[in-house]
Amino acid sequence: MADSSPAPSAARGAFIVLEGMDRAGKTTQASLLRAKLAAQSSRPVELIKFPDRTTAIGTMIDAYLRSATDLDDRAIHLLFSANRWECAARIEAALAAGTTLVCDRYAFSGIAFSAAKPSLADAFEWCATPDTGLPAPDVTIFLDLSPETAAERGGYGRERYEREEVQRAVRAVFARIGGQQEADLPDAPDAMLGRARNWRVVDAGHSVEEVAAAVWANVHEAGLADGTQAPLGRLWAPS
Ligand code: NYM
Ligand code: MG
Repeated sequence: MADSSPAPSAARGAFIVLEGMDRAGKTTQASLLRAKLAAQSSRPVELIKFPDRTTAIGTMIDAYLRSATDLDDRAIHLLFSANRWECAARIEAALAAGTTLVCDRYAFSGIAFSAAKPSLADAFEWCATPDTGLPAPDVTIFLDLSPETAAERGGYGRERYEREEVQRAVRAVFARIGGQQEADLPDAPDAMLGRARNWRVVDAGHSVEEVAAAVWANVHEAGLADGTQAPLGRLWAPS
């Protein structure tokens, strides 16, 4: 071949999700991760976040989170899922075009914040079902933070859910999703649990630099530093 440029890679972009508690530093870590990925390869990297408050559905979600409106627990749950679905085609197209996506919250936040509500405590599978078929993350990095450390960080904001007792309940659902305690979610199909979904836990109670290093180590170990050859999975199909 006369052309000495590297062979075009068949790899698609990687779909990397950051999940976690409010105040865990997801937004900071997402932008640091984007910068690190961009420095490591010439592959384009984009940040996305859920909820995406810029759409019509996102406007309704935003009003609910600001407590400007009230909605039935199941109705708001479905809006959060619909907000992912309205972006699904764009996510798939970006990945296929080679762009790596760093995503600040995804379907696991949807399950955790809803199943933490008393009205949906026994409805884990119902909570997971609307996201069935969405593009599956290649890795989900859970930034774990205790409510005590969150309080040391200046406490929560004013949005709905930003209260210590709610955060404790949400953290407990995240722990059940990500943990290995099978007995904790006897009704949940295995494919919905973290152990089937390349779920990695990072202790977010350290310095920004330390957490960033741990996040990067996980992305690197997962083989996602420069896209991936693996076919894109679907929630909640076994991967
Ligand atoms: N949240 C987020 C949900 O309750 N369900 C979802 O599906 C998603 C994606 O929205 N407290 C909650 C978690 C947060 C709140 O998110 C706003 P952020 O990242 O603070 O904008
Ligand atoms: Mg928030």
